[in-house]
Amino acid sequence: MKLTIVEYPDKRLKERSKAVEKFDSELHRLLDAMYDMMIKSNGIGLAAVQVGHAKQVLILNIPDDNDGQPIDNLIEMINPTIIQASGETTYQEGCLSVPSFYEDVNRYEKIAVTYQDRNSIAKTIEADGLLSIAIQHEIDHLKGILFIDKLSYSRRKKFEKEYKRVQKEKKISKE
Ligand code: Y12
Ligand code: CO
Repeated sequence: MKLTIVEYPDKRLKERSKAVEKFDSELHRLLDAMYDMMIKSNGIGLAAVQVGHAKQVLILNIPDDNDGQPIDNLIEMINPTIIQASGETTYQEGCLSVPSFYEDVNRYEKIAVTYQDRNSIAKTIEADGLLSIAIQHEIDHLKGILFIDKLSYSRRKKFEKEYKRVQKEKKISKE
């Protein structure tokens, strides 16, 4: 399955993802292709809507203490829901759909999430630290929300100006 990353301001990123009902080989092929794309792009998290599939599917592979990303640490979440959230934290987030930009975003510090794995088995995970932030970032994608939607009015204005400038430069350098 060939995938490409959908980049802001593509309207597909605003779509609300649909719940997965079939846990079949097509879903498994999507998950495998998303993993390849995430690793190839140096990402640590990816939602299916970022590769043009508006399904409630996300993957996460948080680097370990040696900055490695062993596949054993891969988490695949289908139809996730945050069931508990507490505390506050701020982290400078980045997103493969908003290349080259990093912004401080406020999130819950600790969360508990229910989801299904690729075989439809129900799971619950409690997360804090980077994993908690990454899960919240990816679940936002499933609702059509990007991290830049969480910025203050003035920071968003600044971002839009800078993003347009960088996109224009990229276009010129490709010509
Ligand atoms: C904390 C905050 C946000 C997340 C969501 C997952 N985000 C990513 O995986 C971001 C990846 C990313 C990779 C980039 O590419 C390279 O570093 C080569 C990148 O830079 C460019 O696009 C130039 C930006 C973002 C998880 C945890
Ligand atoms: Co993202």
